[in-house]
Amino acid sequence: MNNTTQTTCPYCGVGCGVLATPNDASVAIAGDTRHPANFGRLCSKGASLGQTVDLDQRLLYPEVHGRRSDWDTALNTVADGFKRIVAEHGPDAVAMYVSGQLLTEDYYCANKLMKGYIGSANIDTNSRLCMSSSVAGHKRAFGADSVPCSYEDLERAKLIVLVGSNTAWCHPVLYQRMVQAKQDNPDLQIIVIDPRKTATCDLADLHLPLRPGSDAILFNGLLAHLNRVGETNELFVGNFTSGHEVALAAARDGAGSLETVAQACGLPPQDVAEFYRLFARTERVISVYSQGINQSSSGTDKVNAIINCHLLTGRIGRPGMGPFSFTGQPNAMGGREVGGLANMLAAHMDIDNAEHRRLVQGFWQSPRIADHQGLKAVDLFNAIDAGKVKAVWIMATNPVVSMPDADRVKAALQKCELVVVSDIMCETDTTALAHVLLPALGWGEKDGTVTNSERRISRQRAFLPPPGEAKADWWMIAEVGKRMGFDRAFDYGSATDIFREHAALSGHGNDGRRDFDIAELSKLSDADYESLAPIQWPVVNGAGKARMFGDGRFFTPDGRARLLAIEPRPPEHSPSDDFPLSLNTGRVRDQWHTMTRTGKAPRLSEHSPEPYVEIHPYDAKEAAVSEGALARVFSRWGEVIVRVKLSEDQQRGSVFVPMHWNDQFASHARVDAVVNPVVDPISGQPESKQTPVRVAAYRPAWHGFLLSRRRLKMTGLAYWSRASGNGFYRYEIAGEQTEGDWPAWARELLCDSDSKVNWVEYLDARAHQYRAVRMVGRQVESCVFTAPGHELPSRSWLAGLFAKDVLTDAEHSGLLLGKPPVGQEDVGRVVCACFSVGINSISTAIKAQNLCSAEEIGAVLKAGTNCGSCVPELKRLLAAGTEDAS
Ligand SMILES: Nc1nc2c(c(=O)[nH]1)N[C@H]1C(S)=C(S)[C@@H](COP(=O)(O)OP(=O)(O)OC[C@H]3O[C@@H](n4cnc5c(=O)[nH]c(N)nc54)[C@H](O)[C@@H]3O)O[C@H]1N2
Ligand SMILES: Nc1nc2c(c(=O)[nH]1)N[C@H]1C(S)=C(S)[C@@H](COP(=O)(O)OP(=O)(O)OC[C@H]3O[C@@H](n4cnc5c(=O)[nH]c(N)nc54)[C@H](O)[C@@H]3O)O[C@H]1N2
Ligand code: SF4
Ligand SMILES: [Mo]
Repeated sequence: MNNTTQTTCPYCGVGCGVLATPNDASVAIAGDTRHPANFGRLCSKGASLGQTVDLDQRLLYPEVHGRRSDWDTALNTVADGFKRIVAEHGPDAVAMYVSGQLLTEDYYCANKLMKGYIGSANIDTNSRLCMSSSVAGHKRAFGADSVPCSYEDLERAKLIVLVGSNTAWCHPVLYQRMVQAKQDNPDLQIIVIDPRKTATCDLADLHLPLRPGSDAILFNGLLAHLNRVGETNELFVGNFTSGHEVALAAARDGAGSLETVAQACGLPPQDVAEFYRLFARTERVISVYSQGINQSSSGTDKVNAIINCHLLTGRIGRPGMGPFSFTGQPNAMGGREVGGLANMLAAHMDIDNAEHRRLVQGFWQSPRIADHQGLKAVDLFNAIDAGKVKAVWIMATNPVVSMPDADRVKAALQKCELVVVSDIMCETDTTALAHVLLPALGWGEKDGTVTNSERRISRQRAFLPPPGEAKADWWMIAEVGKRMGFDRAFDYGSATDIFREHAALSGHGNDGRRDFDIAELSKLSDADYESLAPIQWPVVNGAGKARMFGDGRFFTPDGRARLLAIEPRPPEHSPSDDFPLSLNTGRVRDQWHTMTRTGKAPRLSEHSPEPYVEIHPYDAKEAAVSEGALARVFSRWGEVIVRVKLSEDQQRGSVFVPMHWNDQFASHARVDAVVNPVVDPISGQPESKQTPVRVAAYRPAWHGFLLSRRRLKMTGLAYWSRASGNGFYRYEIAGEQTEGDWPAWARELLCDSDSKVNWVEYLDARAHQYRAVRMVGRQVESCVFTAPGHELPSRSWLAGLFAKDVLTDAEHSGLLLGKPPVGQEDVGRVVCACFSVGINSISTAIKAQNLCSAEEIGAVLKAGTNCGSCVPELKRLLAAGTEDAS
């Protein structure tokens, strides 16, 4: 089709190529078969992009102090505010807090304005919460922040070790590539190291559910083992590395025997032995690591403990092997290229290096250059809290939700003199605190580049018109720069201009001394940039480079890779009598971070419609909470109220709460309010995976749910959470006291002042049960069901009625029962988001047709045949079916 645009997915760091075809009212989305990250595959989030590009809830105009404004006023307010505060208190009194979801061009401008023109390094990014331990680990080991591998190495490996990575849900297309690789090569072994049994374990030959935070002990033990069994690659170690003696000595001292390692990690010794044996005997091994490693108060050490094992064995720089940090955000890597972190300079140069500062300042011809590191995210918000930083510009991130000790972050912003927020949405927990709101172009409207986990630069291209007065992030930054008096430096006509400058800087004074070099791309014409095909950096002679370090040359002063002596440390705060459980946080399959976009898509809201805590049945018993009930999860720092899910996939002593929910989607589910603000001393990355907490029952007087075609304001409820459905919103609700007059209560909650509507109601005062359906003509407009306990009908059949313009008599008569009339099926909770296949349909088909595999389910119901994200769950349903039968 000729109106199809080749672009890149705006979600995870896999960086899949997407084909977008706008139609009248929607956008058709398909995977790009030519893109080397995905070869046409997409996951449920990518495939649902069309459901998230509408303008509902979009921020379309600038606002100043809560009122609609114009660009001139808004930009002047920002520029004047920043200028005044810099003049009165110096450059370190202002800050930017940016994001791995900015395009490289936006990011480059922000960094240039702060470090070269305002003259402060107080620009940090949400990548601090995400990749900074990997960055620091790479720099210590390789002398540069280089990811050595390519995705194709996953297909060429014989062993893949996934450490602290829930690949099936967080990098689903790479997971699909591994599934395929295992089918093509049954010898491929996969090991998952994660305290939880996750969907990723479905593919694992071995799962090590280690004690939270104990990874460094395990990898130190592996290092000592590799040496013991003669797997040290003497040639590689001798010629290309330094530090292996101290690293080995520390590993031997710290780790001890296999039994002591197993005990410290809470693992069966035979499983540790099997892991060590497989790693030792397999030359082509990839160790993938993600947030289970990075988000730790000793994350950098853990990264190096893993890299050590690859350096000792020389398993790096060749096909099918290497340490491989999967990046989270679409442009986490691009942000690192432009020096988005407070301790870096542009083009992989260092702020602490005087020569680098001279190079960058010379290239920019800037009046100044920041000469000391800026504040890292947690310190930055502390400084705002303390009144030292008086103005902050937040771009493409939602820190009131995603920062640890989030209530403190919220309080800090409430006190801050000038809070500027650029976002695409009008109502987020962070936009609520802005003095100036700047409407940004979103995915599909903006133009630029992103770099994925394998260092591949891809274009994001616009295929939709700019909505309202929204503008590109780079444009806002450049305009503020100009208004602060830096006209020449920010006189860009397009994203292309910025990209060429960024590319040129990467080659400036480089001569092979720095890993990041795309200088050749500085010669791209506008047309070349427009048609730029995905390419991996560094770019040499027109070609990208798949693998780093194949020549054994590293970017340290002596050119040798460094092995580091690692002394494992436990998480900063351990569970205690008051807070006996360790809180783990992370992602669910179909939501993206703070849900501002994925929360809109009905298809993505069905898999996990409510915030929850997953807890082992044993701990649930101790805490006196039961399946489906509500619970409080609280720490020294704060509290959430979420639904209880019992699961033996959790190890005892550990609970999991997703990071996504926030005040826009639930009453009390911002889990970062509970998370401790402890950071890694080297990287500054917070320990988002281990906070001591207590779980306790929360017993409201009644429970209920509400389905409504309109989005409603939830006031006066003890608990609520909202999910998007097809043509309706679903609210789970609870109240602390039984209402005296339920009908009046319902009319207030549903904002009913309309006399033409028809209420169908049922009240059992003695049983405290109330059910009401608000009808407009023969169409359901909303309904609310309450009961003292959980004896409420299934939501799925009622939800299905919202797709109907006219109810049949039979459906009408089923309304207050909330049950389908005889002969109609209730499909149940949706498992396959792509084809909306419900759990009841799947279970029925498994039983009725004796289905034995996910493929057979796919053949009958289509479930699992598109993105494959639900295949692990289909397998669990199959297994549960067999248990039932036995
Ligand atoms: N669906 C979805 N996908 C996403 C995102 C999203 O929001 N939603 N976000 C993207 C981003 S920005 C990122 S950074 C990535 C994150 O991708 P991942 O890092 O894979 O995701 P997480 O769920 O944060 O955590 C990974 C796993 O670490 C485990 N873990 C916790 N503690 C430990 C420990 O002590 N040791 C070990 N070995 N493991 C531990 C958790 O149980 C969890 O299963 O996902 C990206 N992809
Ligand atoms: N407890 C806990 N906390 C965590 C984590 C965890 O595992 N556990 N993970 C951490 C990690 S790895 C990450 S990456 C962070 C993510 O956390 P955040 O970055 O805070 O989350 P997002 O929801 O992605 O925020 C992006 C914001 O940018 C807006 N936006 C989207 N597109 C654009 C655009 O083009 N321009 C502009 N200006 N705005 C745009 C969105 O509407 C949204 O408000 O969370 C971190 N916090
Ligand atoms: S794996 Fe999914 S979310 Fe990640 S880039 Fe690909 S389609 Fe987007
Ligand atoms: Mo992330």
